[in-house]
Amino acid sequence: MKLTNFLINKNSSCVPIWFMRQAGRYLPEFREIRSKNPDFIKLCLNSQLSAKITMQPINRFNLDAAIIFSDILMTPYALGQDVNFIKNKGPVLSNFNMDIFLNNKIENFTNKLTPVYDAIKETRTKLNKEKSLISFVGSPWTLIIYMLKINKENNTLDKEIFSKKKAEFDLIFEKLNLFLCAHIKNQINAGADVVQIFDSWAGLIPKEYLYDYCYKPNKKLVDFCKNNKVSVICFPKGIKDNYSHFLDVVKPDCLSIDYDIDPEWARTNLSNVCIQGGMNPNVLLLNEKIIYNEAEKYLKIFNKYPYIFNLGHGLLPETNPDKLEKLIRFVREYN
Ligand code: 1CP
Repeated sequence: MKLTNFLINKNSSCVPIWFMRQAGRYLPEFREIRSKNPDFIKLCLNSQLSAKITMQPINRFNLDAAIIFSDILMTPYALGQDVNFIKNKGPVLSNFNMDIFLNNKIENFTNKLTPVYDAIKETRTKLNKEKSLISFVGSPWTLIIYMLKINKENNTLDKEIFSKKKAEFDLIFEKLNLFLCAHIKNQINAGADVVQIFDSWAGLIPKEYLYDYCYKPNKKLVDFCKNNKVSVICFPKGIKDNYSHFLDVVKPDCLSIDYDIDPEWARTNLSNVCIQGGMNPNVLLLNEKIIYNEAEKYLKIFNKYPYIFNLGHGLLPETNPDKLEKLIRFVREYN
């Protein structure tokens, strides 16, 4: 069933299922392609391979939605920063240069990301019409964390960064919003029918700054998606009970909850919105009985509520694909 029908009608008679990071390192067929393609950015810019990787979890598990194989860091890449993925270390970006950043033009940005849009077109030809194709962007805050190499080790940031860097942040946020809207629009034009906005590092923002650096920039992107008649899912990871303020201000079609959110609390406090996810990805590393118990907890709590089954963050590389398959069967049989 298409996620779009579900999100628009707030249907609660069935539970669609897909996973964040469903195309990734836990799949041997992905690791095989990856081992022959050491440059991750180049792999994301290889439309044929990107479409092939996007389809791998669909072919294996017949999930309800595909998410295009790309990365949130394709945005800083297309805005002129070098992006390297170092094994066991994660992404490393070259130093941010404000002049280069401010001189970027939409046309050049779009040209650089054309292979991503071609991958979406290619995937659309392979994907059953009944399934959704999810495109995505990183939120401005989450991108700035990588672009300016802000230390994300501390749980909450030194608040001085917000007063010291306010003018710089405001300038970057405004310009990023324009490019993210262009990236969203191009992905929709290529055939994506749902957008997910990843604010993976929203949890680092102190409460008094959440409006300016989380809610407001997410709302701009959500309004842009709504104006373009495409459903939008938000994932403001780590903001705890501020999820309810987020919903009041941003009003996305669907809210993806992280594993710190109590699902009972979510059902009571997040109303008139579809809920997605929640289950801790670490649970998939435990035994089957625990996995089913945990999945059942979410299915029971969100019974007769518009709910998309997913996790509270991405699948871990150590996940056993056979266990994932059993979980999918469990959720489908429960339906
Ligand atoms: O080494 C490898 O093989 C690369 C691993 C990998 C993969 C498979 C990275 C590096 N990115 C991806 C793909 C990816 N990234 C997708 C593809 C579609 C799918 O979900 O199947 C998506 C949606 C993302 C989004 C993404 N990239 C986010 C937001 C979601 C999240 O996980 O919080 C973030 C923060 C990134 C940055 C990134 N890219 C890769 C890594 C290891 C990271 C995280 C680094 C960090 O923790 O700071």
